[in-house]
Amino acid sequence: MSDIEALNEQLAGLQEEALKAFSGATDLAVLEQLRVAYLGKKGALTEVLKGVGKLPPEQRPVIGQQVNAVKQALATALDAMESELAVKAKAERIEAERLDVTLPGRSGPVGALHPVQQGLDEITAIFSQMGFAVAEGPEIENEFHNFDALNIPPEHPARAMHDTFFVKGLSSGENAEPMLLRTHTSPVQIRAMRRFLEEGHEPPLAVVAPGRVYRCDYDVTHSPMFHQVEVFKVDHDVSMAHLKGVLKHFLSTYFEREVDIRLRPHYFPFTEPSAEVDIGCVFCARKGCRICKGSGWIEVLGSGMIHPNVLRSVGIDSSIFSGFAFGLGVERLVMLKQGIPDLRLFFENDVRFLRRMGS
Ligand code: 2NL
Repeated sequence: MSDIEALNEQLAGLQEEALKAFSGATDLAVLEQLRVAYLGKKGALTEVLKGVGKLPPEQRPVIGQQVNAVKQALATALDAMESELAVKAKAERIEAERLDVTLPGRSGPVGALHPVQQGLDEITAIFSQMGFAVAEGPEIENEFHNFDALNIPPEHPARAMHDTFFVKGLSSGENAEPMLLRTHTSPVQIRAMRRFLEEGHEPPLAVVAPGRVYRCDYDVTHSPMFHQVEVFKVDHDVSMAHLKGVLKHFLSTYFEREVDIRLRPHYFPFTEPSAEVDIGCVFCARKGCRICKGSGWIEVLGSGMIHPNVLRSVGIDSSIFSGFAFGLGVERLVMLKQGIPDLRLFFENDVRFLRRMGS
């Protein structure tokens, strides 16, 4: 056999062997190894090319063409195999990473509003639905809005240091006006009335003012910070009958049952006449129990007809207009509705209590 015949045979064998090896490759890494083994710098084809140098010069181009043809055939086969394996690899990865997008999601823990905030929102919403405008105001107040405008005299005990938190004025200095944490939400009502009149309106005006209030009072049944909702309405000929109607509707809606109410004479500086409001005990249906201390009635709020001095202090003519007003403690109402036995549960933030009140 001539050298050239031997080379040709060698090339043919190489091609056959390589193509067989390529088609047997199971993944891209193996295929790359085969590419290096046959077409690489130190590969089988390069070995064959070394033999070409021993041929007489006129035969070299012929065998050169053969080598190129084999090279081309192997490269084409490699490309085809490579894309086949790539498609296979991708299909395998998609299968391995398959997600069931119809599975329900894993939900994290869901929080809830604090029971006092829920009560505050609920109570505010009842008045809002009755047509009262919702008003808010600053928690740091001056003595005018918190006391003077409400007919609370300078010597009134509520003004004393041991009942009210005074704070150093933000603009401190010798003549800085004394400032305090509001002791009720009444100053919000005063501000709402004054703003309404300044804007050139005339009554009727009806407002609900929810918010935090502060008193220097800390024991089992008192917290230095608690929540109040105050309500008033001013118009021509507003009477105690309107007050009673609004109270009955509110309390029946809040307690989700038809409640009995009664008004007992009382005293507040900012209302005249004043009355405390009781509901028929929701725990014993007025038979008398531990909660109502045997009386069948539970005190829920304070109320009255707005004192003429209060109307005067905001510039409302008390010979033309009258109004009712009342104020309630949110914690107390939430405790009664939810059967919560101890005020301190609201402020300890024990998650077992908060979770139970969550929804
Ligand atoms: C209570 C008593 C009350 C008011 C609040 C009020 C507001 C204005 C004028 C007159 Cl602007 N009165 N508010 C009236 C009566 C009672 O609260 O024991 N609250 C927990």
